[in-house]
Amino acid sequence: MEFSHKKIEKKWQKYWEAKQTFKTTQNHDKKAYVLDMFPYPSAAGLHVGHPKGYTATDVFARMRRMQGYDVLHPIGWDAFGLPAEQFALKTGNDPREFTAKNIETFRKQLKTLGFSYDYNKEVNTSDPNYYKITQWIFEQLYKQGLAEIRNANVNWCEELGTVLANEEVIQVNGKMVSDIGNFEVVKKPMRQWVLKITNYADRLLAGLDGLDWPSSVKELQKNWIGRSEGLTINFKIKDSETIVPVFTTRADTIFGVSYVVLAPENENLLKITTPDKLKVVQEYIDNTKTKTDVERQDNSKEKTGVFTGAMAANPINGELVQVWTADYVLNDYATGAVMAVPAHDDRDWKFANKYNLPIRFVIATKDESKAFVGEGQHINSDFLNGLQRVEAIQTVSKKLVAEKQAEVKVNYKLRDWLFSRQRFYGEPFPILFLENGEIALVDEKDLPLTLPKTDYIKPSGTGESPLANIKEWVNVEYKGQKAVRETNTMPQWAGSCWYYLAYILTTSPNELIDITSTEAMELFKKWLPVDLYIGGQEHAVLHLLYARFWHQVLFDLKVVPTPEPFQKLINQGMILADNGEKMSKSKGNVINPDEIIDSHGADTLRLYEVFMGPLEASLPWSYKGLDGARKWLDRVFRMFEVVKLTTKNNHNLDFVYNDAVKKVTQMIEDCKFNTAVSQLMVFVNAVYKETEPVYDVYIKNFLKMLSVYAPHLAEELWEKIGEQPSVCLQAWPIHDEAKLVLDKVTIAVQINGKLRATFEAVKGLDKVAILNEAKKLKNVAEQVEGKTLLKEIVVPDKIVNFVIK
Ligand code: ANZ
Repeated sequence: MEFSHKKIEKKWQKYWEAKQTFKTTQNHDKKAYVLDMFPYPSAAGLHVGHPKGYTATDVFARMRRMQGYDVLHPIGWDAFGLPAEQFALKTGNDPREFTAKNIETFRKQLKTLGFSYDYNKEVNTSDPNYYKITQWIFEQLYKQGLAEIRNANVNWCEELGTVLANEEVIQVNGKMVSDIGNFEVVKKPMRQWVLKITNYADRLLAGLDGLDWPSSVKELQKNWIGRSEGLTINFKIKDSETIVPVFTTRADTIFGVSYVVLAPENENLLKITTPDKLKVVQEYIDNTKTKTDVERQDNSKEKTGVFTGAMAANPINGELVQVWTADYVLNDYATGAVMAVPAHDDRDWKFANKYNLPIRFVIATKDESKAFVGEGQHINSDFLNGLQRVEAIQTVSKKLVAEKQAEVKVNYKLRDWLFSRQRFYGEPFPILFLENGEIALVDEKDLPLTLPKTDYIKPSGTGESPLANIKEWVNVEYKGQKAVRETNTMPQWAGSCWYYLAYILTTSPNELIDITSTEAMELFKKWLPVDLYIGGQEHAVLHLLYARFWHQVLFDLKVVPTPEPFQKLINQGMILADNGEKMSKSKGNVINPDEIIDSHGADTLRLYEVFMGPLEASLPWSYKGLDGARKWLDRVFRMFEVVKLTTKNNHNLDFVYNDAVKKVTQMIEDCKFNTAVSQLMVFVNAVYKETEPVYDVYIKNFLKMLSVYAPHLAEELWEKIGEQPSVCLQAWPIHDEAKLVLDKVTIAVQINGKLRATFEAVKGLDKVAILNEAKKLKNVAEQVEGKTLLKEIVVPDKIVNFVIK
């Protein structure tokens, strides 16, 4: 007989809701904060990829709850976002209503999956109670000097009418386009709020060491931060007061400098260009504007540049070298100028060859037909001759620094974070520009500064946000002065930077206690850091770096007690279409979880998604696999129709049961959710084989373990055997190690029927393990060596026979 998932799933969802089964507790010393990356509530609803990570965290949270931990397992909505804004601009509808509707759908869908979230803790980043604190955090950043207005060269997307962060821009055919929508992006100088994340670069690097994160994600963050130690060396321009500082990590090659290059945007460029070269240099500057940074740095592209007419003095020996401008030097890295050493740098090598500039080798190499970037002895380098790289760098640095020709400098690839978006649907900045030119913060007691109600959101037409149209909102009085509000809003990352703190502060949906209260601090001490955080790899550098930055600032302000927010992180793999392609609306291969829940049940979907493979792997969807998951649940259900229970242990299942408990527990602990399911399957097979009644404790404890994967069915069966719900709140079983000590047996090993060796093994060892052991025996290995193995026969616990030729 099969079970009706439709009937039992609704029944138990109602029960859990009514009984508040998964309400966060505060009764134990042990705690587990188990967190999902919260979703953007899109109009498309839940994707079949969502339940993969969500089931994984749910299994973990459920086990922890049953192990007697206080568990915080919340969900919420990353609810500001571009799609709602675009919908509003197109249709004239309010993005708030649109978002609220999508949230309804998402919540309903999540509930049908039986996740053990505490919905009292629900947060919504676009709720004024929520963004009140986002604005408060911004005010702290401002007060710390970590937020400032700068004229920055930004990525401007005309079609979206907004600036995008570097991370939101991708390359398509060498052109910059927006990550969302693939619209053209160009560089343009604009007044922007920036957050000085670079002040925290070293902290963000150092903090990675203590985290239990995938090494690939740590590596991505390290590269993104891109710490580089070197020297800024001053080159004085001949017949001018101008000094051009260059940044180099290879000061040891200074005797090989054959020219100096300034980025086209370098502020010194036009100052030093000689009058006869002004026209070509200006033309070159204009041409560069259409190029992307990636194109400029692409080493396969031919290098271009022009001579400025200026000469610069090499501070090590006074030698005069030409000064050029070339776009392979970027202005917003280090000083925007380099000393070029073609003999030992590929880019400079190509450039020097193209423009016939001198090439001087200063490190010995046999092959002078290309740039030599390896290690070797210094030559043609005066006092550095004979030294190796490290020593040479130290020696020349010491000298140049002592002579005040250079400074030791650390540079980062990490850029300050452009924090303004020209959008309506984001957090308003709590900022006022006063008539007297000063900037004021909205008083803390007046937060939140809410988005105005408006009938119609229109583009401003000026590149400003649609808020600029709403004059009553923009123009205000502030302490007797006229003032205008900032019309930009914050990027979507803002809300997701601290949502894991918001859950802790939330008492009922969107009601948050004061983040600076002692109560908040007590709660932070209880719950932080997040013990398990599961989400997509796409957030490796953006969200995870920004959130760490805010957390570190809040730590310095003594708002939070831990230096890092997320202790353990796992990236879940994607669920691909059955042909291995990415699921996408345009390909029409998206699978809707609602349909699967309807046809197979939520328990089946949950089980299938975590059983299909390791959590981290991206794997194709398979209906066969889905059917398989359902078949196994049916098998479990049928088991309860036939099994006879006894309160007296006959010890028949001692080993299988204790082995299952031990392995399931350890595997869930290690987030190996798929292999833990296999152990449950082994147990069920053993029960089916039993001819005598089964010890009821084992069966009950099996249901407890089942409940983390298939909570509805487990709850139903729990009731069926006469127990009181909820199985989800029972104590997690503990295995008895004594029952795992197995009897030993002696296994005979034959070769072509003749006894060659014997060995001891634990009773019940499987065939593969027996074969492995047998092959390791000296006597056997010698006989088999060089022969063809025709057949391997194993009779478990007894004998192995190898047939060889
Ligand atoms: C001389 C030299 C000789 C260099 C040599 C390399 C090899 P990272 O590790 O990325 O910091 N550089 C400095 N500023 C630059 C800019 N704004 N745009 C493009 N390139 C720039 O690398 C630092 C090296 O990149 C510096 O060291 C400089 O070239 C170049 F045999 O200086 B080197």
